[in-house]
Amino acid sequence: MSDAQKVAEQKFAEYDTNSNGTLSFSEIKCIVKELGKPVTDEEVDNLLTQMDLNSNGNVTKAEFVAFWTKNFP
Ligand SMILES: [Ca+2]
Ligand SMILES: [Ca+2]
Repeated sequence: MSDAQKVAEQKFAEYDTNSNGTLSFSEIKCIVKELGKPVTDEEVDNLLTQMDLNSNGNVTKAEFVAFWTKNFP
């Protein structure tokens, strides 16, 4: 496992505040805030769409790790 993957897994655990194994819209909103990006619902929605590879409305750890390692290698 690469360092980026380890960081991504730690971040996922940190952001999954209700520990249900997926990131919801509101949990992703917290990530966007932390990254210092504009926190409009549209921005969050764009990010969710990018992360949600199977388009089921939430982001699993695998989907998050894939997104994170691609954007923060
Ligand atoms: Ca969650
Ligand atoms: Ca998904």
